[in-house]
Amino acid sequence: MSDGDCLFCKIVAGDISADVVLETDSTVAFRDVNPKAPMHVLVIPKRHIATINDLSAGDEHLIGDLFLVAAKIADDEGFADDGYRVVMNCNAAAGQTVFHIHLHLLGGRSLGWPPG
Ligand code: DGP
Repeated sequence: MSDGDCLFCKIVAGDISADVVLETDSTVAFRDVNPKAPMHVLVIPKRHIATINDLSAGDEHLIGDLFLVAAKIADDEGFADDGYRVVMNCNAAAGQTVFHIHLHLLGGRSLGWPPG
């Protein structure tokens, strides 16, 4: 299911171009247009889900897929041993600006904690 007004659904459909790193049956991973680290990839489900709050029972496998894809990309790009971060923002207070869930995968620099 997709949302015709959703930017990331348009990337999934190929209507908006993106620098795709990896695609699976259920996910697409592409480089963030405004990277916050040397590696900044967004891993998204192909199916439109607006926020973490919209997940349902039955989505466990899909969410696991996002993490498996992130770990594979981190390994492929050489960041698995040094370390990297995955984070998903939910709604305005956390800074979510695109309402199609996406796992940020960040690596290649030292990442502070806690995040701002
Ligand atoms: P968030 O703030 O968690 O909703 O992150 C949204 C991210 O999406 C943000 O880091 C910038 C990125 N982004 C927004 N528009 C585009 C786009 O058209 N292409 C790509 N590749 N990334 C985008």
